[in-house]
Amino acid sequence: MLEVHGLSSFVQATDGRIARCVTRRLLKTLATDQRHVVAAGDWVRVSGEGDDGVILDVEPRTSSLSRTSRGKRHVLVANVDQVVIVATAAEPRIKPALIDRFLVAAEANGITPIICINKADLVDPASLVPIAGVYARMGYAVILCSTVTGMGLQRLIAELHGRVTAVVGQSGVGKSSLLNCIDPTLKLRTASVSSENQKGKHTTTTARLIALGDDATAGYVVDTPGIRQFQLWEFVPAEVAAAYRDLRPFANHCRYPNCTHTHEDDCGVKHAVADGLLDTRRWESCTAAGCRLGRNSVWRVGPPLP
Ligand SMILES: Nc1nc2c(ncn2[C@@H]2O[C@H](COP(=O)(O)OP(=O)(O)OP(=O)(O)O)[C@@H](O)[C@H]2O)c(=O)[nH]1
Ligand SMILES: [Mg+2]
Ligand SMILES: [Zn+2]
Repeated sequence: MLEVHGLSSFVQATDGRIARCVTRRLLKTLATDQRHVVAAGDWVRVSGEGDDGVILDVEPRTSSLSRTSRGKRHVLVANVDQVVIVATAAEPRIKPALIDRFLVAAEANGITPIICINKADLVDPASLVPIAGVYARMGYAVILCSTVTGMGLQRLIAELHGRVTAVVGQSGVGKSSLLNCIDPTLKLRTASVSSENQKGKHTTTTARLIALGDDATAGYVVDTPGIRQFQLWEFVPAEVAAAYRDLRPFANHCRYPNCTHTHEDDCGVKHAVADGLLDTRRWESCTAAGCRLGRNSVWRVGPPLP
């Protein structure tokens, strides 16, 4: 499955042919205004030839990235091995809380995260070392890059090779620009960030699976639309704990097993922050704006980010 456009989708056969297909009516009954039954990256079974094809069913997904929109689950991409989380040094201002949420989503789905801090040309790269360090110390690949100077692009190309990768992040961070640099034949649409409010213009409107070369072993990327807000689908506590790998060892020392690391005494996490062993912002992201024990013992990760 390459791309979903309303009621029809572009699919690619294993021999490379691309066809426009409609979705079988029974499957469509599962869809809603905010949700399509098929997503970019899905493997589907199709009947018919050429542009008269009908999607009969969707193979079980090995992974997916979903978000919540008006209480409904919305699958952004399916069957990816890794996700490049793109943030920016500037224009728009970096939102670490958004990186944290994408990390939770990736970890919970067994997808390897890679963090790209793009537009490094707009600032002194030394100013990015603290934020990059927080994630690098947690064991994540962090790439400082720029489509203007070419910084970091060779490393990014190496990370993408042979894998299926979703490229995600706020609008205007340069997701499509990065892919255009990696493969100039793509000619994906890009647009400048508004000078008034520093926000992207939501240029990419649908997630699209793109082959990185003629040879299927070269890998695939999914360019995704910048998100306005990112409220994660529900996760079980263990998954959130796994995503906060820097907090987890300290949480083992909390007096109360259900410690929320906010008002409790003898909290291992708060001790660690006080001792400078844990990034204060990461602690905040996991408590105030971050994870909270929700209804039915399911963790919801924070309110929508503005
Ligand atoms: N200075 C600078 N500008 C960049 C860089 N990368 C991208 N841009 C600019 O940022 C703007 C937004 O880039 P896009 O590629 O459209 O961003 P996007 O993330 O695909 O945005 P959506 O499709 O709206 O989600 C464009 O004007 C790009 O030229 C960079 O490394 N440095
Ligand atoms: Mg784009
Ligand atoms: Zn605690």
